[in-house]
Amino acid sequence: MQNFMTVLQADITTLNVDAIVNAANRSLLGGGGVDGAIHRAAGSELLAECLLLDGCETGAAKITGAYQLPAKYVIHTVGPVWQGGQHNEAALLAACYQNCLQLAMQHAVKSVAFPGISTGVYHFPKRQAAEIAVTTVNNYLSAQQSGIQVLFCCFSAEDARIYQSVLALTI
Ligand code: AR6
Repeated sequence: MQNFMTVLQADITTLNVDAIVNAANRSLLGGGGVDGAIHRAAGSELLAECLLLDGCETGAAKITGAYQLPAKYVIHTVGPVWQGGQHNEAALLAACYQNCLQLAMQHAVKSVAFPGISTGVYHFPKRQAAEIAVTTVNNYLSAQQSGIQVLFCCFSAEDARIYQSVLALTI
C-alpha cells in the first residue's frame, strides 16, 4: 500500500519529477533554506510569476512553473511556525501536504517531491513533522487512488533516517 512513498537524500532542486514543493513564507517572494535554493535554481522568472500570486496563507498552496529546474511545476506552500504545539501547528502542517497533493492532482502531476516543510527555520520538531507528512500523504493517496508517486526529499542523512523509520512503522 505504501509503495507510492519513497525517501531519498538529495537537493530537491536537482530532482527530475513533475513537481517539487517549496517550503515558502506567506509573501511567496523567496527567502532562505529550500525556498532560496529553489528560487536560485529556477531563475528570476519564478519570482516574476510569484509576484502575481498575492502571497499564500499558512497551510495553503499555490502552483507555478519551474523554469530552469528539471521539474515541471513548483508547488509553494507555507508551513506553520512552531510555537510549542498548541497553536494548531499539526493541523496546519497536515493541510500543507493535503493542499499540495490536491494541486498536484488538478495538474495531472504523477510524481511530487516534498521537503520537510517547517522543519528548518520554522522549527517544527522533525520526527513529529515526518509522522504528519507520512500519515497525511498515506491517507490522502489511499483515498484518492491517484497513482501519484511521492518522494520525501531529505537534505541530511539524519532526516532521511527519521523518515525511513516513520515509514517502516506506517507499513
Ligand atoms: N533540498 C531539500 N531540502 C532542503 C534544501 C534543499 N536544497 N535546503 C533546505 N532543505 P526551511 P521552513 C530542508 O528552513 O522551516 C525560508 O526562508 C531543510 O533541511 O527551508 O519551512 C522561507 O522563505 C529542512 O529540513 O523551511 C520561509 O521564510 C527543510 O528543507 C522559511 O524559510 C525546510 O527548511 C520556511 O521555513
